[in-house]
Amino acid sequence: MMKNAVFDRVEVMQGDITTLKLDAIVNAANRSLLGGGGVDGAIHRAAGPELLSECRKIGGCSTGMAKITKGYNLPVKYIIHTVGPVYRGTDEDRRLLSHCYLNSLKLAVKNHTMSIAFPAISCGAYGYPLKKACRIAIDTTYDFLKNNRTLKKVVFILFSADDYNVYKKYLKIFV
Ligand code: AR6
Repeated sequence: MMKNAVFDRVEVMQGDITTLKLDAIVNAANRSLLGGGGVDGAIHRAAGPELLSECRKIGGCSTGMAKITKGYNLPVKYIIHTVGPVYRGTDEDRRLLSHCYLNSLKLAVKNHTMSIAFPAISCGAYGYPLKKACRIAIDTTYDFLKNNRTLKKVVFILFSADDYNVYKKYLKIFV
């Protein structure tokens, strides 16, 4: 069953997450879930004001956890909002960042999502070094996909060419 092999279901892209037509995209939000800058700002702008209304009703999200909303004006069914840790350089950062990926993937599966894209959670305003974050993102996703058959496509989308190359290089280890 090579088709369902983990590395066949993982993809890296360079670009803007708001342009992706998938079942779900993940937002790197903050605990208020009321919007912000970076990818969060881009997602709220593209989804439209109804997203903020739904987020208000959720009442926030703890670091490492994930919440789901509709996609509104975005070409996706769902937006999964997760809150990454502010980087401090502790083991706790690792654990929380891994939980962001794991809880987002679990929530996606629970909602019958077959394709999902992640930005580099915590790697902008929250200061997580991209190389370290990339390993956590990919290791956590691979572990999850080994025991899951329903998710057919997981995309990591990076804004910059440098970040894209870091992911590409790390993914090669698994092929
Ligand atoms: N598509 C893909 N990636 C993007 C996009 C986009 N449209 N825009 C930015 N990135 P950040 P964080 C990349 O700061 O570090 C917000 O204000 C960006 O280059 O968006 O988790 C929230 O409200 C970087 O690599 O998220 C929180 O307060 C990555 O996305 C706080 O920032 C994440 O950068 C969260 O900080």
